[in-house]
Amino acid sequence: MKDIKNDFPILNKSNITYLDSGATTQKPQQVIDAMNKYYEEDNANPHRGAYKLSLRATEVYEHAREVVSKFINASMPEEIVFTRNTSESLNLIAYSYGLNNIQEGDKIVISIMEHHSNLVPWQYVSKKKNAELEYMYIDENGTIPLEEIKKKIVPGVKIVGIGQVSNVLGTINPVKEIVKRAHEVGAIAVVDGAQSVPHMKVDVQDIDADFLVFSGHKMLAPLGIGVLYGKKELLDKMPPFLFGGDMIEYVYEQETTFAPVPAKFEAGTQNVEGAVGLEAAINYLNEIGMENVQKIEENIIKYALEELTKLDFITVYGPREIEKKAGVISFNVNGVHPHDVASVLDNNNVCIRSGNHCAQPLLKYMNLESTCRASFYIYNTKEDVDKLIDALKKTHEIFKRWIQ
Ligand code: C6P
Repeated sequence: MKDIKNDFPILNKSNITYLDSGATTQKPQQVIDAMNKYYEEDNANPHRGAYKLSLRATEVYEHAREVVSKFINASMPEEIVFTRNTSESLNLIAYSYGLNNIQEGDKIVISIMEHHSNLVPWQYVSKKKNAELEYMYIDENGTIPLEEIKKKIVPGVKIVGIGQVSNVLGTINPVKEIVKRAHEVGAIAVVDGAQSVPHMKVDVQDIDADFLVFSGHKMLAPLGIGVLYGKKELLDKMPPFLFGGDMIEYVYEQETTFAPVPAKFEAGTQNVEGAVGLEAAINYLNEIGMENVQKIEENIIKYALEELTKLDFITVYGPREIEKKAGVISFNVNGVHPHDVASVLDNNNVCIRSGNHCAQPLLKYMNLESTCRASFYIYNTKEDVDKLIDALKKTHEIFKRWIQ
């Protein structure tokens, strides 16, 4: 196996231990080169010009769509809409599908571990439409019991929103079962793949998700490119979310007809650079193989869990079984505020995230204000975990005299 870290200039040029890939990943040279090449050789406004350079920019952009489509096994590239990020994809679904399909008294069900991006848009839709927003709660292991899924997803529910992997607990949710249950009661299912698509093989047809969303920047691609996958028959029926250039068919003084999907949802000049970077990131991941990506991370997570649980001053949250956990580990140094922990770790060149991780209802449900979170990706090694553990021991040394 090649030395993956070697491909990441930022990790080579500095002595940082980067454990915040759940927030955003670092970028390999291959992705940086692909974007540079685009600007050096192919840049123009796509879909607009009849000249060769513009046609090339269009080809490059549409090729990236095909690569994304194959990566998640969509049935056709038209089911892939490029957005800015997961949040924009979810807002698009909430505004365009939610506001037009939810009626007074309907129910929307999400889980308590949703990121605010898959929660606040549904609060907005339910308030606007006088619908009810209900939550599937977790057990002490940080997982949603099957009975809870059956109890909450019942007739009357029209939309089910579920994160495939929690960005706080790392819990891998049984999305296939949740989608199946949603369909049994006549609901559609929106899967937030922000923390799953970068880390495991995700097949939208196998899951049978109606919508699945993710962000390029959490999977080696640049910031500012996101994906909305939607079943074609649903996207076809949905009204546009943003209006403007390139999403129209004909514009008359008082009326407009719209372009077919995906253009209908891509108003304005598209982020070709981002799409090119995302294609390069997918090629990079495919070369390693998503099964291997998952294995590499499982080994790191397993090792990190073992080492963290050896420290008697640490509390770890979420599932411990490796087959139920991906990407992230949340923990606290008992008696020390997570921001203080993160500061001491930073002084030791270890980057972790501290805070509520944009999941306040989950933390409240767990009686927590905030946690420390170490999140891992393919470039992390056991040495990175050792550096985390050393820095945590130093943190405890500093604070122990103030801890009762
Ligand atoms: N979570 C984290 O540190 P955006 O910011 O739109 O690319 O992704 C939003 C989002 C949606 N769902 C999940 C499960 C997520 O984890 C995130 C982003 C980052 O956990 C930044 S808050």
